Amino acid sequence: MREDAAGKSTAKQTDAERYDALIIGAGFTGLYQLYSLRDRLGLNAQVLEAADGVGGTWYWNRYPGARCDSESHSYCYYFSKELVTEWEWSERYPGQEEIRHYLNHVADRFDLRKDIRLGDRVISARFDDAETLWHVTTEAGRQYEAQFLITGVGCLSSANVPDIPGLDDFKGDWYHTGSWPHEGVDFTGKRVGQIGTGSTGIQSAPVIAEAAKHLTVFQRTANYSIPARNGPLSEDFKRYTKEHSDEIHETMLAGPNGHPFRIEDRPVASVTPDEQREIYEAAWEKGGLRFRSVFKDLLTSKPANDTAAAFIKTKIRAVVKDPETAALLSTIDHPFATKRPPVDSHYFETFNRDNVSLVDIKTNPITRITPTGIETTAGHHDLDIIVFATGFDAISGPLLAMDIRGKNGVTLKEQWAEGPKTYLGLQVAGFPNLFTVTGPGSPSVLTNMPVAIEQHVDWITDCIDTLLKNGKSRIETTPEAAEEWVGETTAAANATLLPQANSSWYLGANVPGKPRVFMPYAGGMAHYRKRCNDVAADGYKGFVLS
Ligand code: N01
Repeated sequence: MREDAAGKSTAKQTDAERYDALIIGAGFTGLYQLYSLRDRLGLNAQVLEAADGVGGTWYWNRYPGARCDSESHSYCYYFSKELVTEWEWSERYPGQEEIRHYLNHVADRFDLRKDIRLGDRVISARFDDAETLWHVTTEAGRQYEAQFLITGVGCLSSANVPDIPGLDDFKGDWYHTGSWPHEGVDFTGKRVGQIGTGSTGIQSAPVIAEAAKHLTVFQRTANYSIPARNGPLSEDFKRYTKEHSDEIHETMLAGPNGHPFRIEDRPVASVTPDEQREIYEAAWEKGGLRFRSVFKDLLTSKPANDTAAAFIKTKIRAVVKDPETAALLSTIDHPFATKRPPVDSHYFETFNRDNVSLVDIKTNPITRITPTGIETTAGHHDLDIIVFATGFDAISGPLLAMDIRGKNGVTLKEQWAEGPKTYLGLQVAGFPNLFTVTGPGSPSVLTNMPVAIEQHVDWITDCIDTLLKNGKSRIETTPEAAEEWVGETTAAANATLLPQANSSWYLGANVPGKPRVFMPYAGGMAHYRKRCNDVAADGYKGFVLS
């Protein structure tokens, strides 16, 4: 354990386990943060994880069809060349089980498990100003202390189960996709109702439909989706990604979203309508999130966006045979990609099956759940199983789920009563030595997550190293820096069409009572990385080191 600035241990004799740093969560963030603090800085670091295994999001989200929308050769760590070279992905998009295997491999490969405590859910963290120490308590009643506290709790880990009257009386089984039973769910012969048509629902519906007797999809907001075109990776492609890993990584770092493709430097209006259609057609065939990258102004110009939206709506209507269902699926109330754009494997085709029906709960809302199914204002649907693909209390939710108290006992809930306020998404004023990896105000969910995570972990690791090497014990942002950054985050969002999606979880609009604030930083990952580096180079401008 490192000693404090004065070279003495200031620990009081308590029952608490004492560390230099505590890390909450053993997903992509926790594993890399542990490796960085322990193996690079030589600190005594400990990960506390609620689940019984590593993997974070990929531990919990075991719903049918769970798969990442980022391409596998980019949805991984790049901090270790050996790791990039030795791991082999099997499909264009990695499935949940494969990602979980990957993260378990990382835990073993870097000998991380010995410093990860599983099944130990953090419920509270309190900062002791006099001692510059975080006191952390877990559900099991264990006490920990550490100079630094780093949250790696993910942006999409607090399940949002809507408060629909009658759920307790439902005689069948119900599940939220974000905490799916490990043994799976047998849908054979069952009448299944799925609420939600976001990325998750769009992935799960086709798979559930194959097994269930009948699937009823309850749709509140129709969604765009691009075919994923998933499939096994060829040996040539696998070799290519290993041999060109540096170039691929450079591309990921250079772009606004951390994906392994460039955004074309042409506006929609620079080509004729016929050329636009050809370009969209080719992108549709290629599939995936790359669709967004064919023009540079799809997220900044409404007329440009309208061309992509019209193309996708036409595609939906061409796929779905029943005109009423096609109309419901293609009447979309927001510009393309202003909600996180899903990619799918035969989602729209699923509605051509005899055992699948679509229910419009925007026009006829759900009134209650009955012992035997779901009632809407238009009638009752008999069900054996309800699947809630209803998303998450995103970004700020997992942080607020813990009782975090900073200086003078101020809670994070109080501090964020009007919405989250951070400096660079990394720190909250009044909460010294607390770092929030991919917290609100950082690019996080607008990027390919491992890229955002590696950047934050590297920055935090360098910051702690600098602090300790300079004999300092704490770093804390100022309320002024946080206010300014909130302004910049809002301005960055307003420079795009993103705030035009009223029901987006980016805005917190999916959770009743949550302040409507656009949470992720939309100014682009590459720009953001430069900002963070400049701040560090400028003596950690906006932070106070003491
Ligand atoms: O959640 P969502 P998700 N009554 O919030 C509906 C990531 N992800 O789990 O739009 C009725 O997007 C809601 O309707 P509306 C990805 O970032 C990643 O699908 O609010 N319906 C919507 O249709 C994604 O964006 C991968 O009107 C209700 C749906 O439920 C994020 O996770 C794969 C309702 C929720 O959609 C979240 O996606 C999958 C209610 N009370 C997901 N409440 C990867 O590839 C909500 N809905 C990594």
